[in-house]
Amino acid sequence: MRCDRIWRNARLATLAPDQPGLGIIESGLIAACDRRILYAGPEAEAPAFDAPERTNCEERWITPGLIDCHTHLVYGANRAHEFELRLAGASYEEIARAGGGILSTMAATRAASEAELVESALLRLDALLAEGLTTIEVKSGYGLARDAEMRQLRAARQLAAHRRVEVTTSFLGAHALPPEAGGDKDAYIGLICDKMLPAIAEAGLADAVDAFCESIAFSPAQTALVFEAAGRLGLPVKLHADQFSNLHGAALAARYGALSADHLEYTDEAGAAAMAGAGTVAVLLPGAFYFTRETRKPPVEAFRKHGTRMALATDCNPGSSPLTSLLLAMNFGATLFRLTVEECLAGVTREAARALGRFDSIGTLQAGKFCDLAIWDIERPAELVYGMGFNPLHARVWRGE
Ligand code: DI6
Ligand code: FE
Repeated sequence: MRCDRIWRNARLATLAPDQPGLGIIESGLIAACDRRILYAGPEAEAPAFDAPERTNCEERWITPGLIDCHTHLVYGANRAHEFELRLAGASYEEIARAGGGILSTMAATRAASEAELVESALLRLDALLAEGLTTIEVKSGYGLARDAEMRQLRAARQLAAHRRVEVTTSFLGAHALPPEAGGDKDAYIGLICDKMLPAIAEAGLADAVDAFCESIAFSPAQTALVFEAAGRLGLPVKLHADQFSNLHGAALAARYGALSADHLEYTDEAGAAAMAGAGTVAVLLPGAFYFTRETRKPPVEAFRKHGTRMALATDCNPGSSPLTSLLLAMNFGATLFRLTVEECLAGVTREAARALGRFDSIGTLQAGKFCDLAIWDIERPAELVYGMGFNPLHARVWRGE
């Protein structure tokens, strides 16, 4: 059988949902044709492939390429100075209420050109790519006005022209209230629904719509208005939910059939159950938990009990999670939230794909999906979760190359 390339003599963690655990195949082979996986399975059962390129993996492990399903990768400047304030005792919420936080990044992002935003985001993207990332979600939310939000989303889309990676974008206009709104959150939400979102949808700049539902940000009722506007435009929704308090954001997200609800430290069991029922993925962000020195953990036991799917992501952002490592996110997930190795690996592959609504085409090693692979110099998959700062990536394959 003709194909473009094969990788043989490999150990596969396919993450196929119909297989137990990691879907391990010892002595595996992957064949790629036209950017997609033609075969992923035991070498002994593989058809005889006629491939111009053949790679002997020498028993290395292959996982699906890693997916970071929640980032704020594109922004101006950084917030190292606020980190110093926090070290001196200020809290994340205090800094935000005093006009720092998201609004200081908003000012720097508005002041940056699209090219500057691309350039600084590429540095962070490269750190993620070096660990086998093949798909990344990038949110807006630091422009907080139509043109600045559109520039941020265009910069995010531009990343895919500079690197071999898939970028999905989420419009997060409802991230914080910009100063020109004069304290009127309802009016700003109206602007999002009536002006910003339609223009962004029209320009094809957003694959999903996100909001920050929190006392320091927007109420459940305001969030619902954004979700309804997204629904009218046919865009799926996601939510920053229950990060610092329980506003029942998880249940709200489930009610709107959200792809995911993210953070979830303060989510209750009813919220976990509602998410499971709606197929809304719980995206856990242990980097933000760690960096803000949060002590309340997301209800992992309730997620397990109700069968809520769990993904893991970096939340890469300048304020609450300046993290550019999915490997470290997995280690944090295991150490801080007590996730298993299997949950961590599924969380940055299969479940992350679901959180982006992309499970049909990425996230597992299965025929028909895009051939996005990470090839690792490890003896066992647990090493990917166990290490802290060590990167065992041997090679990254995106769309078969
Ligand atoms: N929750 C977060 O952790 C980030 N955004 C959000 O809604 C923080 C963003 C920032 O501090 O810049
Ligand atoms: Fe976030």
